[in-house]
Formats: sequence, structure tokens, C-alpha cells
Amino acid sequence: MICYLGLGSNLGDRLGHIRRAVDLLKASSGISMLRLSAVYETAPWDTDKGQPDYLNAVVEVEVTAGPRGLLKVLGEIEQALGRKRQEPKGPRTIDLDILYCGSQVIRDEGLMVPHPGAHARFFVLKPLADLVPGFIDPQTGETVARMLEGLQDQGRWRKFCEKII
Ligand code: PH2
Ligand code: MG
Ligand code: MG
Repeated sequence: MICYLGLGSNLGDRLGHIRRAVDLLKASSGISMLRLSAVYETAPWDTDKGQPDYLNAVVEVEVTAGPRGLLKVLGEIEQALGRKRQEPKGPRTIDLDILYCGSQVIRDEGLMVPHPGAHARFFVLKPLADLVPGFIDPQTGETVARMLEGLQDQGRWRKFCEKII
């Protein structure tokens, strides 16, 4: 199953955290890294005022363990990188979110796929469009490129670097 994961960091060595998360994903059994987007610097979206800017990227992975196995691994990598769960949407060393798993739709308490905000967030859609502009969101029925074009507010952003590694 091909899945798309969102990576975000806005504390400390942001690029270092994203690089380490990618290394740990590559080293995880049942996950193969296929492609990485560019890294974008984005203004905090829908958070408290005064948070630092984020670095955001998206990775394409092939997963054998299924979405739940993947969620467990992502939680372990977040812990390994010093993620502290304080207030929701607070600043974080690393945030690893499952955005899409093929055309699967999962609506459980602990796991929502597609990610509920994916279709409306610039910091998700911009890096995702680097990889799969024609991918169709199974809930909105729209392509990534179309959803990106349709965003009312992109917020402040810039390309930070072309390749993570
Ligand atoms: N993540 C959030 C909330 N707001 N804003 C940006 N720019 N990037 C993020 O990764 C991000 C956010 C919650 O996970
Ligand atoms: Mg998130
Ligand atoms: Mg998260």
C-alpha cells in the first residue's frame, strides 16, 4: 500500500529533525521510502500566536504493516525525536501524520485517513503536489493540484530546500 506522510517541525534544529525522522522511517521494517518532496518553510496555521515557523515536507512510502502498524511506528519515531505532547497544535520537534493510504477511508477515534485537514492545508498540499499532483482525495474526489489551486489562503511560505538528503 502506498501512503503519504506529512512531516512538520518548528522547534530546535528543524531540518535535522526532519532528516532524522526520514532516516528512522527508512530503517523501519515494513516501510520502504520511495520519494521525498522539497522542504517548505510555512507560517504556523491555525495555532496560538507567537509560534515559530514550520518546516514541512511529505514522503511517499510503501507500507506492508497496514495503517495501524504505520501509526504505531510514527508514534515511536516522534518519541525518539523528543516529541512532548503538551497542548494540541503546540510547537513540536517533529510531527508525523498519515495523510493518505491509497484510496482507503478510515474514520476511527485514534486514526483518521485521509487526515482530516489534509485537503485544506497549504503546508500539506504544496509538498504533496511535488510528488503526486494528480492523486485523487477519496473523500473530496478532487486532485491534489485542484485542491491546492482552490485554497483561499496559502499563508506566508517559501521553499527552504529542494532535497532533504
Ligand atoms: N501543524 C499543525 C498546526 N499548524 N502549521 C504549519 N505551517 N505546519 C504544520 O505542520 C502545522 C501547522 C498541527 O499538526
Ligand atoms: Mg499535524
Ligand atoms: Mg500529528
